[in-house]
This record gives sequence, C-alpha cells and structure tokens, in this order.
Amino acid sequence: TQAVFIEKLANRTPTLGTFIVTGDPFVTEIFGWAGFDFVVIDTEHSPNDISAVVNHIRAAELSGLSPIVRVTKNDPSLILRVLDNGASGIVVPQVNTAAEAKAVVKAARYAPQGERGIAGVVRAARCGFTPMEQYIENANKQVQVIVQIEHIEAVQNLEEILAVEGIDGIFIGPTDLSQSMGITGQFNDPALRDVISQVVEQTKASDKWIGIFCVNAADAKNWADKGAVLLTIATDTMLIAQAARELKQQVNI
Ligand code: 3PY
Repeated sequence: TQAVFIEKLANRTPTLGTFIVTGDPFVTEIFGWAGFDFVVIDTEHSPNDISAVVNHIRAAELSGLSPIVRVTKNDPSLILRVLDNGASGIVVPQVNTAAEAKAVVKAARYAPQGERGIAGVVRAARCGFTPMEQYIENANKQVQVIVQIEHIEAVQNLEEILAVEGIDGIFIGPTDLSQSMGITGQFNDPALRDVISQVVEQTKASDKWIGIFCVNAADAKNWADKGAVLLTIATDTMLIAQAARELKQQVNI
C-alpha cells in the first residue's frame, strides 16, 4: 500500500520500480505481480495520454504498486491533472533552481503548504466518498513530490533545492545530466559518476531521499549501497527489447 511505500522511503529502505512507457495497463500489472514497489508512469517520453495514465494507475493500485506519474514539464495544470486522477506521487523533469522546486510544491500541495487547485469530487477523493477534510489531509501527507536533478545547473543549485520544504525526494536522471555535461550517454565517464556521487552525498546530508534511474540490477545495487532508495531499473520497453535481443541471439536463426 501507499502507507508502506512511504514508510520505506522515510526509513531509507530501498524500493524497486521501473518506468512504464507502453500504453497497456497489463504491463503495469506484471510489475506488481513481480513484487515491485512502484512504477513511474511516464508521459514525458511515452505515448501515454491522460486516459492511459488513469488505466495504468488502476492497474498499479490493483497489483500493489504505488503509481507515480512523470509529467512532461513543470506545469501546475499537468501536475494537478495526474494527482486528481490518483497518482500517488509526481516526478517533475528538469527542476534546476529552488524557485522551480517551490513552484512544484505550490502545484502539488493543498494550502497551507501550497495552492493545488481543489475539487472534492475527483477520482483521488473517490468522487467525494472520502470526506473533503480527510482527503486533503491525506493528500498533503501522502503525495510524494519528486524533482528531477538532471542538469548540471541543478547540481550547482542543489543546496538551495534541497532546502525547499514540501519536496520529498530528488530523482537523478543520468542521461540528461550527461548531456548537460557534454558527455551524452557516457554513463561510465568518471566525471558523470563523480557528479552523481556528489549529488548522492549532498542529498544524504539533507532531509530528502534519493531516487535514481538505473540501467540494470548491478547499477541499482550499487546506488542502493550508496544510499539511494527510489530505484527505477530501465523501462518496460527497454526490458522487452533486451529480452527480445537475447532470445534472437540465443536461437540464432
Ligand atoms: C535521465 O536519465 O535523464 C532520465 O530522465 C531517466 O528517466
């Protein structure tokens, strides 16, 4: 459940997820049955529209996953829409300054912490079957607000970003980060590893937890050992592509 998931993050217990890029909620269910903790339903780099997102959220809820949604950009209307439809958390890409992080909190939290648009009859409030007061209190406590650190500018502003109240965790995006450093996709470049390690150490000294995009299990274990707790391994599509490539090579016909 969401309560168990939040407790794990709060206790700095590693959690496992993947990015959902495909449109079919059946795929999301498979990760739930496999015992993953959460999925990040992507809208930034996927064909998923809001209807697909809601179906992924349902599938996640039914299979025991926490449904986090990555919005396309730092925009209050996008954040509101996925939260109103039941996302348990949001990942916001390219948050590079404290002002941008504050805008995320403003969009994602109800007053007094923020200014999230309010409607008591939304899916997240079970169309009003959850009394408004209780719904608002739960939402402000349980929604996980996650900002992506994926540009060297964000690394330079990290101390101020980490000081923003209402952010629960950061999520490191190594691919975009490498691009902003002029070493696109060079995941083993020591300069990239150093910057990521610096982000991890700096964040560990704050009250925020650390998430990171990992390419495989070894990568996830490595960052878990260093203190990261929200671990996404690859994407559904990457995993299917990898299995397909391996099968093709093994059969060799
Ligand atoms: C990145 O690696 O840049 C990401 O955003 C991963 O999702």
